Amino acid sequence: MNSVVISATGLFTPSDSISNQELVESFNQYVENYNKTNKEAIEAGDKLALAPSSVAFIEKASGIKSRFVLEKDNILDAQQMAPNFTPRDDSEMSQMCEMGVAAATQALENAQLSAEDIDLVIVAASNTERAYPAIAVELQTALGCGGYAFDMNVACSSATFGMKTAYDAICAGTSRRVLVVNPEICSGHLNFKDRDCHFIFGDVCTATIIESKADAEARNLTDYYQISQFKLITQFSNNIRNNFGFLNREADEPQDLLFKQQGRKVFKEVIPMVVNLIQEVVESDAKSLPDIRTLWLHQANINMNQLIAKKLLGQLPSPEQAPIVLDRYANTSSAGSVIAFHKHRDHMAVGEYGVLCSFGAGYSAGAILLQKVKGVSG
Ligand code: CO8
Repeated sequence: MNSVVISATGLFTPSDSISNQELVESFNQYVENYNKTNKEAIEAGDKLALAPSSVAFIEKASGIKSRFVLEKDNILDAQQMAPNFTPRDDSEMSQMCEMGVAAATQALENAQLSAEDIDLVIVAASNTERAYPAIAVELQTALGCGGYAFDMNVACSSATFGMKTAYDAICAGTSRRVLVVNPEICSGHLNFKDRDCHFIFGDVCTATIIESKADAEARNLTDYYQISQFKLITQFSNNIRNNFGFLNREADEPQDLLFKQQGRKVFKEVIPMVVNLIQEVVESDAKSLPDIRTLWLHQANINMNQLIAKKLLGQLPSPEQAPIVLDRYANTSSAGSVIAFHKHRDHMAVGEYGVLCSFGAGYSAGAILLQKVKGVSG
């Protein structure tokens, strides 16, 4: 089997950020307006009054303090409560492609490669802004990559499943170098009028370059990671859903079709699935959990990540053992674990192991055992 590495990553972060305080203020303004407008119906028992949100709840229940978004003003406008993306002409670059170009350009620079060196582009994300043509094909052309390109969606696990697809293409010899890009515009799929989830998501884009170790070795990279093992799992669940799509385009309340979840059930059911998966990926390489320096986990909920790490490591993790980015980025779906890996890996010494792990809707989960093979020791 070929030795395959992640040779570089890239990150695009939108310039707009929304604090919990700002989000809660606008939500509570919306609630006040709604309850005033519907006063009579509420008093007659025909409608339920809406309850306000709270910063304290959000931080305690999730660990999220702020989120980056592509368009802030309309999300915070109590009359709108949704981002307003100016429609783009077919001749203009799509939003997802634009984010992809930014993240991919940084990854290519970090990998000391140019776009022509890439012969497969995978756009892996939990939502795409259109059905076709594939965003990946647009991105391939915008960057100037060769080969072929396609989109794929495994919700929050899109990035790890995309990396596995890249790994397989390299092992099979169908591709030499693969760019996996995760443009997540979660604000477009979030119902900001829903108290249970209005605080959960943010927008971002990550990019990863995957190639053979021999190819990466030929360049003077400071840091790259060998993919030692992969484990993927899926198990059908209705507990995280987004029903928005072309079969319900005439819906009266399209916002009601957007993201919804049974958060408690997800919390309880996904944790054991992830703990088993990480144990399996580590043991399949004849390693044990004390050999693992860092867990770059999906970023949905800080309590969930701490519990997963505690079950695996026997104690609450240090920030190096399980880095958290959701405090500033919120849940960015498939990009979350990649942001954690992108920002928090300098402490790793050559030879040390870490696990990058995604989990979420489907259910789906993906775990990759990575070994640092070159770079400045931490
Ligand atoms: N403010 C104040 N109170 C609130 C609020 C709020 N905003 N929301 C709920 N409450 C109240 C509830 O009404 C409830 O009150 P009561 O006890 O009186 O009934 C109380 O607070 C507790 O509510 P919950 O039980 O819902 O609260 P939890 O402690 O379970 O926390 C979480 C909710 C944070 C959602 C938590 O359950 C969680 O994070 N679970 C894990 C979820 C998870 O990991 N999901 C995976 C995410 S899916 C994904 O990552 C990608 C999906 C695809 C991307 C889609 C793009 C949009």
